[in-house]
Amino acid sequence: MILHVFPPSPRALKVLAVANHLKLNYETRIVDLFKGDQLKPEYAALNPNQRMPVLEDDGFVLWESNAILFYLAVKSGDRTMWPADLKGQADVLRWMTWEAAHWTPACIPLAFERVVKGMAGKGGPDEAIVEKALPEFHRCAGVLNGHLKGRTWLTGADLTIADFAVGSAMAMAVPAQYPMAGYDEITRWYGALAALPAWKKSLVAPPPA
Ligand SMILES: N[C@@H](CCC(=O)N[C@@H](CS)C(=O)NCC(=O)O)C(=O)O
Repeated sequence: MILHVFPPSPRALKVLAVANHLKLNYETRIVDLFKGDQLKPEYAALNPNQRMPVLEDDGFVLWESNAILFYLAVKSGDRTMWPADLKGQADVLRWMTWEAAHWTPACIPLAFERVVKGMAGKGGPDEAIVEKALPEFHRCAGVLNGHLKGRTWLTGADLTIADFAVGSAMAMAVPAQYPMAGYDEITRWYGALAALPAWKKSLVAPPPA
């Protein structure tokens, strides 16, 4: 199995962390987004969106990070990371959809302006963009924080791929200075996720195969 990733990115982190948590064997290919690797014809042939990550498994090519998490979980045979029952599956899918549609888009302006721009040599943050993004950040953080009350993980007692999906955006919380005051449940939950050996391992860029 090959994972095409750019490890500083949260979307690479979630894919690597799930693969590592499930102890799957994989090789990595680094897609250096700052150098424009995603625009090269050979990469665009894998993902016409010219975005990272991409999974290749025995000729099967899959893009969209949350679809990759699903593939990894089912391939591993784990019955809690992707639950066995319909309601459990729908619950996980709900949070993964929410992550892609609401949570990550709410976090991206903060992460991009305060972290990614500097790493990419694109100058300093535009705080006006951050200010404009804050109401949506707080709306989403309020939803997540409220839901986590009384739950160990997002969907209850079991860690699932939804935790990895939603948690990935939190990797930028400190450097991007997310305003976390009052969101103690998110802080508690993300602390447990970030303490997983697989999460720690995935934060370190893997060497290219
Ligand atoms: N919905 C996609 C989003 C993928 C995406 O936007 N990836 C970003 C990095 S986090 C990317 O490759 N950007 C390259 C570019 O914009 O040129 C997924 O979850 O895989």
